[in-house]
Formats: sequence, C-alpha cells, structure tokens
Amino acid sequence: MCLVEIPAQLAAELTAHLQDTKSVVKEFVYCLLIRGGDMAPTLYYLPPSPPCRSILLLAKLLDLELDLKVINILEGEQMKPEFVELNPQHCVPTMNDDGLVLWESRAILAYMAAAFGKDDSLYPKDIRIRALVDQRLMFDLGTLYQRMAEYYFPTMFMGAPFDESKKAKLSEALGWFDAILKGRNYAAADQFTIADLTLLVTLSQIDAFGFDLLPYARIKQWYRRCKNYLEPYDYEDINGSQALVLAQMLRSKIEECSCLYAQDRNSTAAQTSSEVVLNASMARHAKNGCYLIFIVGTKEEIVTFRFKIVQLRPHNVDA
Ligand SMILES: N[C@@H](CCC(=O)N[C@@H](CS)C(=O)NCC(=O)O)C(=O)O
Repeated sequence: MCLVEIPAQLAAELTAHLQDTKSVVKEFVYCLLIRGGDMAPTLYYLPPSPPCRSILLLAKLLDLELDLKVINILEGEQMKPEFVELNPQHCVPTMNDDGLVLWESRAILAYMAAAFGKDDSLYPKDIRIRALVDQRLMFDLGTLYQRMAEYYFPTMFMGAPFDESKKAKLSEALGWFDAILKGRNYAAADQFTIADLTLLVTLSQIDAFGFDLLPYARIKQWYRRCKNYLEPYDYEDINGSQALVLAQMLRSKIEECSCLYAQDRNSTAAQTSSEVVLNASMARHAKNGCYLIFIVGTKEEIVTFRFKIVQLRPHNVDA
C-alpha cells in the first residue's frame, strides 16, 4: 500500500480532533486518507513494446507502484470497445491516473516525473534545461525512433525486404544524436533525465536489431553510462531482454521470407517460367516486393491470383 505522508503538525491536529469526535466520523476521515494514498496509476501495456518499456523503467526509478494491465496488441486486444473508449487512438502505453488518461509515452514520462519525482532532476524545472529535455524527447519521437521503425518494422511485421534508403536515414539520425552528445555525459542535462530514458530504449532496440554502432563513439559511451545507471532498476529484465524479444521476431520473419524465397526458386526452376499459383502468404510477400511478378491471370480473389514469375530479386537482407 502507498501511504500518504501527513505533515507532523497536521497529524497532531487531526489526532487531537479525532479524540473528541464520534467514532463514525473517525471512520469517515480514515477512509478518505486511505483512499487518497492507495490508487496506483493503471498502465495498459505490452512488455516488449519499446514505449511501454520506458514507462516501466521510469516507474522503477521513481519507486512508483503501477496497476499493470496487459493489452496484447498482437492479438488485436487494443481494438476492444472498452479500450477504444478509453483511448480512441488504441495504442499502448496508455496510463489512467485517477481519471487522467494519457497516451504518447514521452508525455506520460513527463507527467510521471513531474507528479511522482522526489525532486526535479529527471525533468528539470529550469526552463532552459527543460527546453533541451523536450527537444530531445521530440527528436526521439519524430526522428530517431521514427527512422528505426521505418527501417525495421516493415520487415519485422510484414516480411518486406530491407530498404537501403531507410538505412541511410537511420544512420543520419544516429549521426545527429552523436553530435548532440558532444561534450556531454547525458543527452540534455548534467544528470540522467527522461530524455536519456526514451533515447536509451530506442538505442537499445537499434542495437538489438544488429545495427552497427561502431561509427558513433559518443553514443557508445553514453549508452554504457546510461545502462550502468539503470542497472540497479531492473534494466535487463524490463528493457534489455525485451529488446531481444523484438530482435528475435525480426530474425524469424527474415528466416520465414528466405524460406519462401528458396521454396519458390525451386518451383520456378522445376516449372521453368510456367504459370504458378501463389498461396495467400506468398502473394502477400510478393506484394511486399520479394518478387518481380507478371500477372497473367484475372483476379477472383487474392488466393487464386495467377502469376508468372519472370524474375526473382535477391532477397535483400542485411541483419
Ligand atoms: N508514439 C507512441 C507510439 C505508440 C504505439 O505505436 N504503440 C504501439 C505498440 S509499440 C501500439 O499500441 N500499436 C497498436 C495500435 O496502434 O493499434 C508512444 O510513444 O507511445
């Protein structure tokens, strides 16, 4: 149970007051005190989701109890009417703190640090430092995380081939982040802030996906420093191991696509450019660009499309 701290003078006044009050009134006052301190914010989340991981890490740092509710987005649970009613954008993490419903992980981080921080070190009140923290939070949201997602997620979720231009965009963003870190131990302030937290979750995911971080010396030092700082706060359990879960999903998808590719190359060789019927899964991958295809039949529905494979592109996998 989370206890409310009552200043000593108020406690003394309350006790004195309760002593000459009837017991029914006493119970009412006790009730109010206990309820006020007992409501842990609810977090709707899924453990491997990177933005959810940042919220869990901050809760650990703040020693804040959360009422955790898993929403399995891989099973479409976020589309259940009661969740959409709460968050029309149906994404996790979503927090409900006594009726204040928030989503967008970086907004949740800012709220949690301001509302539950013992001091302002994680989200400084000094407006010039806070401006830098906010800029880094937005850099992560709109640039670094975004570019990581654009490069890896089409492959991880749909088996699309990697796009080299997206890789170059991610390298560019990492270069900017490396430059931001020039002369700094942490991303925005002299100490660890929520800017480091969200950037760390993104960076650890990029690392787990196998991106080469060697060219980014400052990032590598900062990465080590932040991991050391968070190690006593269940960093590995909450973030490190879950980043590997997504990396494994990516690897499995790559293997699945390579199999499809090999399987199809064989059938093409056997049938030497005769017509083939693609099943639904193959058709989906074909649509995602694994094959150059030539449609020779007419459409009834996707599973009965008839394609003539005229050329197979090398499967573009680099992780
Ligand atoms: N920018 C958001 C991203 C939230 C997001 O895209 N969450 C994903 C899981 S990582 C999700 O809930 N997807 C399911 C959906 O949007 O329906 C944040 O940082 O909170």
